[in-house]
Amino acid sequence: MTRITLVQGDITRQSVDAIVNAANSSLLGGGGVDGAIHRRGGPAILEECRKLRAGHYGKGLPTGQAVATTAGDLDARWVIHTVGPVHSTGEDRSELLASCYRESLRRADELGARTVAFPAVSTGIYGWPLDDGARIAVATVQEADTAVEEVRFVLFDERAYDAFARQLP
Ligand code: AR6
Repeated sequence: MTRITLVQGDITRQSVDAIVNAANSSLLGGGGVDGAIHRRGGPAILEECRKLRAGHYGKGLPTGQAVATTAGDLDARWVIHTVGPVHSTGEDRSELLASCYRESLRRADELGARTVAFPAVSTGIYGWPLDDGARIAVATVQEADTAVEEVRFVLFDERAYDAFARQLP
């Protein structure tokens, strides 16, 4: 059974096996969580991302998929980069958002990570409504077949924390 825990704070301050990054397909950095991870994690992360782009991920990482790199100077062994969908009112992209959580946990299992910290993927710059993002995140982790022992959702502010808390018993 995977334990789900909630923390309000900065995901780059967590001590876990793997920290999940809400990246974009370029894997070359951005704002929000992505910017914070690269800033605090240092250049080693970007260096590995560049290698991924030069190799298997020449066209970038597709939405809903996940890939791991070193965590550089972060207090973690790996960063798992996943690309959330941009929210759309015209199209239901929920399955892609669920896929981010599933694929990140699959990568975590491949690595042998036992503790994984997730941000609320897509709920910032990508515009996903927080309550729905929290619902999809929690339900997907609850249904996942994974050896990860703790999934820690790290929520930046009280509003996000409350949205996730409402999804848990
Ligand atoms: N720790 C925890 N949560 C955070 C932090 C932090 N340090 N910083 C922001 N959040 P976002 P997205 C929250 O925008 O919506 C980047 O430019 C934030 O309040 O980081 O998936 C990428 O390169 C929100 O609830 O990710 C992509 O281009 C959640 O984390 C794009 O943004 C996600 O917000 C991805 O957008």
